[in-house]
Amino acid sequence: MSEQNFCMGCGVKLQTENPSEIGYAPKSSLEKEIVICQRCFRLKHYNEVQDVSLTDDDFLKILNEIGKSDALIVMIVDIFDFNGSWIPGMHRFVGDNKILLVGNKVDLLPKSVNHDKLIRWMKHEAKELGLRAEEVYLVSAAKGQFIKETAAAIDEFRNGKDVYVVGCTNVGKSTFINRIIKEVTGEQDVITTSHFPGTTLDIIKIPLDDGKSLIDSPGIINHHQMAHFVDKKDLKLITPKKEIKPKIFQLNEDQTLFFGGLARFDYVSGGRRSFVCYVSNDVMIHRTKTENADQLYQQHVGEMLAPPRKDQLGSFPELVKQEFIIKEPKTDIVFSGLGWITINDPGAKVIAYAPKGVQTLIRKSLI
Ligand SMILES: Nc1nc2c(ncn2[C@@H]2O[C@H](COP(=O)(O)OP(=O)(O)OP(=O)(O)O)[C@@H](O)[C@H]2O)c(=O)[nH]1
Ligand SMILES: [Mg+2]
Repeated sequence: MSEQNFCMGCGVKLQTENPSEIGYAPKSSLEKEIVICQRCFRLKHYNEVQDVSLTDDDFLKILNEIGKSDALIVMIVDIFDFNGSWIPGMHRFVGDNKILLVGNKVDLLPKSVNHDKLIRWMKHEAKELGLRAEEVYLVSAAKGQFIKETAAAIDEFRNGKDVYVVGCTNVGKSTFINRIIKEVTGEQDVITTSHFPGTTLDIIKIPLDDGKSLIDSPGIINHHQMAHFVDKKDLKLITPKKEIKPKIFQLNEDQTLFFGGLARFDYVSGGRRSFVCYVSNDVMIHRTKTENADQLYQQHVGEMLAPPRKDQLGSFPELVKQEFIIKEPKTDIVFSGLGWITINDPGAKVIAYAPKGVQTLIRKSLI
């Protein structure tokens, strides 16, 4: 029997007895040098996921372990969903450990975005949210951008200690670690990654030269993110895969935009003006008069206004509204996990609708 007790792909404890339970690996696979469980095998080769959810207790256990350790913490956020992928109260779990903040998926933002400005924006937001980070970095783990620099910074800041990579689910923690492994050893895709939330199931320790470890962790689930409300098949559609092309709409008062059937934006007052929408290129934006919007939604949600899918409508939450008055120049209205709308000039009144449970918020413009 192999020495390896844990799946290299997701960290789960391996077992060879019960194929329908997590951690199953057939006896024959234990001969291999690197053993992965059946769930990771299917994710890797067929992009199919076997549903496993960690309980809040599992997360607490892991967070407590991090709190008790003497380590460097690398907290990753998804820059496309900065607020939705933020872990509130992270500072309470890290103890006296230092934190680096990494904004991943920078490849999704328009190339014209000024990185220094964006880093300043992240520092400002992090501070507002109560996190004191030693430094802030922007990377693209998927494309390998700025990985070398960030890995060098991690090595410096860790000061001979372990490194925990933490963050909410799907921000790209495992992809980030895979990139670092590739830089160092040339090995590809060691840890399992996927576009489904909840891929990594337990701590995964990657040994470093000095006997310490680079440690992947399961992502915390932020229930207010759109990803938890769409059908698995639609996750790909709402998650941008390449550079977002901003879509500009000139709206008159009393006009409405629908983002599929997932979100709605009413322009109430403030004179004719432009709105810049940053959502996945595959999300259909539909414009209508506000007076027709309710009826249009009722008649066409699940078809013209999709996602959600028709067969999902029974369980899909109603859209709830929140009103915003734009008081500052360059403001974003954010639909957590779906994208945002930038409004350049103050003086507008708008209403944002999202499925009950999904967060909408106003912020200083990211771009
Ligand atoms: N566009 C883009 N996508 C990325 C990047 N990094 C990761 N992804 C994608 O984000 C999704 C999640 O990546 P993972 O590495 O599995 O995320 P994770 O944080 O480990 O997720 P959990 O294990 O569920 O907590 C995958 O579809 C990745 O391809 C990036 O830099 N850019
Ligand atoms: Mg992971």
